[in-house]
Amino acid sequence: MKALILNSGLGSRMGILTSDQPKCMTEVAHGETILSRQLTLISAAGIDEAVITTGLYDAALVEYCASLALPIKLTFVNNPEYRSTNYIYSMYLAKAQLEDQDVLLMHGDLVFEPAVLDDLLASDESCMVVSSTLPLPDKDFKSVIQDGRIRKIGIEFFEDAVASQALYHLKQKEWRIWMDSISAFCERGDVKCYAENAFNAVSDVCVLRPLDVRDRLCAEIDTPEDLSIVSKQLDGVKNRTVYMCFSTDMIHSGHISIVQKAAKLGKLTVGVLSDHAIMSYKRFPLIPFEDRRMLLKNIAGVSQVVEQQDLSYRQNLEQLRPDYVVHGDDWQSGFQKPIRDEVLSILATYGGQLVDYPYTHEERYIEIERRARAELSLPDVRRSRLKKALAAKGLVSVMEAHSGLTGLIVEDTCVHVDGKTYQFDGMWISSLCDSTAKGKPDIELVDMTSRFRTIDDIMEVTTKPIIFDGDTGGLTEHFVYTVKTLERMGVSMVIIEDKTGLKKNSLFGTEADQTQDDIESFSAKIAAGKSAQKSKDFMICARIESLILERGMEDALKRAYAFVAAGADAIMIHSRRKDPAEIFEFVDTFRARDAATPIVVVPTSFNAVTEDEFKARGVNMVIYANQLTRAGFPAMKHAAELILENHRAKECDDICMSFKDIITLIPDDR
Ligand code: SPV
Ligand code: MG
Repeated sequence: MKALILNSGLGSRMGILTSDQPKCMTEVAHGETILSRQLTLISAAGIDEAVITTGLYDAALVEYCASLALPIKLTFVNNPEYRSTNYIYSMYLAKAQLEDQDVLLMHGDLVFEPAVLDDLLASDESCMVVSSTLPLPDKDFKSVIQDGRIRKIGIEFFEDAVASQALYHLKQKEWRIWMDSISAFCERGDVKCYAENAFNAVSDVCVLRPLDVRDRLCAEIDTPEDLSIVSKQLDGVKNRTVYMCFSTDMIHSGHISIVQKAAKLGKLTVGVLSDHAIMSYKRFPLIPFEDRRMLLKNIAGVSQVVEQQDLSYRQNLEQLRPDYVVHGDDWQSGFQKPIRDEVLSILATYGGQLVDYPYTHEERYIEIERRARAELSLPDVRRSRLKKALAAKGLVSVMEAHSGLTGLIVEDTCVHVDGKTYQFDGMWISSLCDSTAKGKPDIELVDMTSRFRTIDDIMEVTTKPIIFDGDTGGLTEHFVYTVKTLERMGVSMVIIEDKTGLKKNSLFGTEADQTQDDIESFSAKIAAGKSAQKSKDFMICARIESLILERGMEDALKRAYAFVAAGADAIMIHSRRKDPAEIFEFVDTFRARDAATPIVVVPTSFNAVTEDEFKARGVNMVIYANQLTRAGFPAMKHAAELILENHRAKECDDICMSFKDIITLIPDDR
């Protein structure tokens, strides 16, 4: 593609500004003339050849262009009849230089912003810049549009017309048709009219689309008054600010191209979504926040990078008040729509604008995401993520899973509430639910080999960190092997409880005979586990049963301090009271002495406390230990009863998911 810039005119309406140089050499901003700006933008857009028509100031123009030393090859075509002809004749003279290619055609007095040129060049069809928002000018060009095509261009048309500018992207075919018409005009002596008259004569076969740039800057300079208005507008363009947020941890060429487009709109600030926000809506970020910040900072066109705490843009928009927010158009529907709506309402409060660029759903980007997920399921990567999630989020929320299917539910369930998204951070392989699924009591009857099989089933189809309910840990001599196996599998944490002998589920409390291990022997078990572990990120959590067995707060705290001293990476404090008071008292007292060791709670009984409240009190992990099993069992039982009562399955269908849904429940790539 070549550019054709028309500079043969005298520009006499500019007064003394054109007394010894052509209009295109007029300065529009400090150190920038109309022509130097055009050439710089053209060259930045990747066009490396331009034809410039000249008139009276031919020599001055050629010399000036050489002084600019731009990486663009220039050919000058002089129109010696510049006084008696219009630019239709200059174009005719330039014809030979522009055959068999696309042409970017512009008048030499046009000032436009980079985004206008970008959109023009991105068009697959021949097009001309128009503005549907500007008023129709009295004397300047207007285009008549019918059926999405430009039918006439001229200063005299007002009906069905929009303001337009002599800035065209012409594909070879349309260029040839128009040029043939220009040749016919010139060869019969019609040289004083506009080149657009020659277009109007062939507009039925020359398909030219309007490119609506609305109120983006694209203006011609005819008079000193125009110059002062356009210079001010240009100043505004240069000071414009743009904001976009990266809610991903993978930066690919699609993102770079949006950054480049956004940077053309103004000074670009990029928001980087915090680790915890990415975790809550997508998956664990493969590249941590600081690395993502550096990566984005180094992309050309990015002026500054700031953190965006949440998916909601509110905080950053209210602070930065950018002129533009840029995003892919994929957020016009789906869970991101409320976020977009909020952005629009904030922008409306101060007159900012939203620009949605077409989103690229390319297979190779989907493949990158697939590979990223696959990496998250590798044992080393999965194991280490619990510690990272604890550090990033302060409090993690964990749901029980006892099979591949329940694992998938924990992996994929995601809800969107008030513009925020929530999902679980990890899964709990509960001894109660694992045993129940096998129709067995929760008394360490299901052996470790079978428990590991459950972990395997879950691991095969998920990526989230796993916390294993290790019951009492068994004999110390056995526990050390359990630790090594769990680590090797990619489990992040094992929780063992300070009980000994026949273990019964804690929710029996004192109704069942249960023996609490003594501090020394349980501490020794923890210490043995810690020294058996090979990786640095595997965690052993000591679970304290003193409140369950009604041994008192003091005993619970004494044990907690002792188990931490023995090497426990976290403490789980359990209670079966509805009232959370004893849990809160434990957390308060423990935190006063130990600010760092993570505290885990299982709020099966004290279930009215929210995660936010737990977090505020210093809890770091909330485990929902049995809800999927408890929800699933009555639903299945009810279905069985309905069939027995009705001697057929019809009545049961209403409470079942559809057959189509069940056969498509498991995605192919699991
Ligand atoms: C489990 O889920 O198996 C537990 C927690 O150990 S609880 O049932 O509350 O004891
Ligand atoms: Mg258990």
